[in-house]
Amino acid sequence: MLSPPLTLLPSVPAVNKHKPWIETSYHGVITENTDVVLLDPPLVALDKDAPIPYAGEICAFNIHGLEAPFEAVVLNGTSGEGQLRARGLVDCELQKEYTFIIQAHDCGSGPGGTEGKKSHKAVVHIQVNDVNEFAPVFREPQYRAAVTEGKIYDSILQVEATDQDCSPQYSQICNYQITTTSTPFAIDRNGNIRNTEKLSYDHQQQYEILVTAWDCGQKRALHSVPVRIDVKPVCKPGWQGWNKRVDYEPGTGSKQLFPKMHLETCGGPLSSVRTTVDCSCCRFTCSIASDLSEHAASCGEQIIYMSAY
Ligand SMILES: [Ca+2]
Ligand SMILES: [Ca+2]
Ligand SMILES: [Ca+2]
Repeated sequence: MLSPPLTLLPSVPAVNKHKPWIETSYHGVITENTDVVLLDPPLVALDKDAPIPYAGEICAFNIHGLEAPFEAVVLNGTSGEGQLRARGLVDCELQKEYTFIIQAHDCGSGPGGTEGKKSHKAVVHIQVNDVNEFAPVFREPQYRAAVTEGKIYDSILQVEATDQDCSPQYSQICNYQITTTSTPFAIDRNGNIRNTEKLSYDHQQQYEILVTAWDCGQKRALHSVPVRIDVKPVCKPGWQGWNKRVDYEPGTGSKQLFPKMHLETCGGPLSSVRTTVDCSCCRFTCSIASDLSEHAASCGEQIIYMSAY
């Protein structure tokens, strides 16, 4: 028996009456270097033509905004569920926020998507969360300062580290620390270094300490910075730059005793200096009354010269 011939039903044009519906705005959060955006509310498009195939199904979410490195994919065309993803790596240090437009498309009246309808345009605002990728780095490769002995300073110098992360939590410096042990110095949260006791030039003329820094996410600087502190002696008026012993051979004429000698006045008024030279070799003690320019003294038969520069 012959089966009845297959007859094609006259194609009833499917009707796409309704355009899809989505929320008017979405807020998204993405952690930098990942690709999944957490959207609030979730991305779902509804179409009142459901459950009619095509007309009631969601075929695409389109993003308007050429610079936005995001794409929206349809996870389930029937339910209208979608997901927003980054097209490439999102870097918080380059851009912290994105705003663009999203629109849902249904599948039209049949295969091929003709007579498709679009939802209204919704605004998507995305915030990029920071990851603590960068460690603090000191602005200078080394620091140097000088102090005068015998004084306590509130701040001898200030060191400063910076951090390239994009959020305050991961980029601000929360702590500095001197890593060198047993030093007479301390550092505060702002990088100010002070001395904790009076320093003595005779005891130590120079200190070298190492300082490190932490960001507020507890990431430590990769490299500590050296800080050199010179101790300067308190200025004492008098002759400077002379040697304690000068050998002189009798009969060799005059000899300049202290060619590098100079008079330290410490910036104060000083009209004359009483200088005593003990010529122990020749068992003479001679005194010099200085007029601050040319100095000559008679030591027995020898004449010695001193000059103030
Ligand atoms: Ca529709
Ligand atoms: Ca950091
Ligand atoms: Ca970061």
